[in-house]
Amino acid sequence: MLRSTLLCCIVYFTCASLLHAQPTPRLTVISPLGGQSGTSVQVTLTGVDLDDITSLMITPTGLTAERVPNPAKKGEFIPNQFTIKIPKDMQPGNFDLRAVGTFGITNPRTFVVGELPEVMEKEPNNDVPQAQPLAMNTTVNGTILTPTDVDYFSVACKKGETVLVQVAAESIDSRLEPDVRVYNSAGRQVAANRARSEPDGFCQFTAAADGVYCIRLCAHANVEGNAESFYRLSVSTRPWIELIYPNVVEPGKAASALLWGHNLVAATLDPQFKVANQPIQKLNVTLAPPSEASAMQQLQGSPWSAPNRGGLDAFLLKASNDELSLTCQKLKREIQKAQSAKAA
Ligand SMILES: [Ca+2]
Repeated sequence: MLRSTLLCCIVYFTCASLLHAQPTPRLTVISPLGGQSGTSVQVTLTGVDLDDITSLMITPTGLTAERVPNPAKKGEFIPNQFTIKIPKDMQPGNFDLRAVGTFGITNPRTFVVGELPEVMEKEPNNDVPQAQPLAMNTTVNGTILTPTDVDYFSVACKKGETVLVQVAAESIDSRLEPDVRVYNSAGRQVAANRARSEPDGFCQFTAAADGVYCIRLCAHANVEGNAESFYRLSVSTRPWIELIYPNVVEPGKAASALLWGHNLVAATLDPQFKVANQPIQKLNVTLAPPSEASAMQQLQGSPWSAPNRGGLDAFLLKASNDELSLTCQKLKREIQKAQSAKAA
């Protein structure tokens, strides 16, 4: 009996030791972090124990990935590089990407499908004279590489334009806590995100004059910066909703709601409210929520939601400037189309 117990112990500890020695593949960075709908993006994967990665698993479905052939060696592929194809009609949102190789499947990392043209950050961009020029309505994929790294970008704005600067960080698995500020051509700060409680960075401003504005991004308090402090900074004149009231509707029952935000073309300025000392627009819309539980629980593209909101039912509305200028008729058509598709 004693001998068999000892044998079991030896077998157990030997197996445990072998299991412990098995490499565990880990995916840390995808570069670039996303792509625009209707484009193909060549991504490079970085991580640990990424031996012979042969395929990618991307969820939800809709994106396809292929290995990149090595032009110098016929029949071989460039390690850890893939071309991801994004269909033109793909809804913007965050996808989970995992790599599959010799040692199994990695952890997921976020790959974003966006609406705007994309570029990569170019160093050196550490001061105003080195600011990287961006076209209005662009997303830049970058990294705060050291705690003291600062990334400057410049963008030409027209007088009266309300410009949004969005920095995706925590929502895409980044370690970066972004500190983003905007300066006008005279060097005066016109917007900053530090007072905002959201985990990603966001600020907006209305250009007081034609000119080149400078965007400054760094890690909050310069406490952290490394390859995993990546970000996606979008500068745009897109519609933006700050608040919707009421924020709850009954399934299957049309309801009126008030939106407050920016670049809501048919909206009027609300004299009662300001956000960060900036005027804000108000727009009255009619919503037609779906009645099927499945339509409320599944958001294609899995837009990010904070954990404390994860249990709430929701449905997706998508609009552009033109659509909102038609008093959100397009919003209603989108919902009705979804309802018809569910009923079919
Ligand atoms: Ca920099």
